[in-house]
Amino acid sequence: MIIKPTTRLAIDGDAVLKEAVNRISHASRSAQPARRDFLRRSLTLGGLAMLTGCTLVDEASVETALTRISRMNDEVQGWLFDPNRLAPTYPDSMITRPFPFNAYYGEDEVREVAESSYRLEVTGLVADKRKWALSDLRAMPQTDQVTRHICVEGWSAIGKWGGVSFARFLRHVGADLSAKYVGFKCADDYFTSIDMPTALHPQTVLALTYDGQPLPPKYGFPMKLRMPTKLGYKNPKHIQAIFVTNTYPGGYWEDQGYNWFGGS
Ligand SMILES: Nc1nc2c(c(=O)[nH]1)N[C@H]1C(S)=C(S)[C@@H](COP(=O)(O)O)O[C@H]1N2
Ligand SMILES: [Mo]
Repeated sequence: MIIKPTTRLAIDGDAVLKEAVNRISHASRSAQPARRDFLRRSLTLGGLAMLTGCTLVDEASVETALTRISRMNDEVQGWLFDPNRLAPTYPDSMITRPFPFNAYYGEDEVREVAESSYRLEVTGLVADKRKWALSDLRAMPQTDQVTRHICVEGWSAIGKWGGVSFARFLRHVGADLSAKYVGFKCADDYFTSIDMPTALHPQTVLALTYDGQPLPPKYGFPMKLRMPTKLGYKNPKHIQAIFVTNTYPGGYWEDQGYNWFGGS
């Protein structure tokens, strides 16, 4: 299929294709260079239009097409996700010290959450919507793990997080485990959401501790969701509310173009 350049085609075709290739090839980070080359050689504007059902005539239609590509990529990553495959774990001796801090603001602006007034909200498709004090969560069985955190900004580090198995927590509150998404609102303005299979993965932990100590403010006090199967930005710190839903909730970085599935 050939798209004839016309005066109506007010888009930079090369840039559009490059962006589409970026969004698709993220599906498999390890196979990225080869897959990227393949896509770069084979994807055409016509192919992109056919794949997305969009006529690529202006910036708005290009944006719609690229969003559709990202969502297809999420679907593919969802299919490829093996709920039983474990991320690597490491000995304590390999913990990165000091563990890096990262947020959309600097370390001097870290949110301080007061434990005495803190209550975790649990809403949406759950049977039990009661609020949780930190002591309620500490009373649940605790587990810990040493895993690698990978940030898209180009660093990775090994850390030790402990807390409540998230699958256990979701079952405890009677969450609809057939729902599509679990969303998180944080005490800063951060928010994100994950797929249910990842929420139920055995290494997904509602983390209350870092390296055996209560989670320090900079690492997300009072709690963060730790998932070694997902990139750093999918791991919300300072969680204030958790909700189960079938409506796509997006996320702070995801809404700005980061891939939603965000597998690592
Ligand atoms: N509430 C909140 N959670 C967040 C972020 C944030 O800015 N706010 N940044 C994310 C990103 S991009 C990364 S890499 C990790 C960093 O976690 P760390 O400070 O424990 O290294 O937190 C993630 N979770
Ligand atoms: Mo990150």
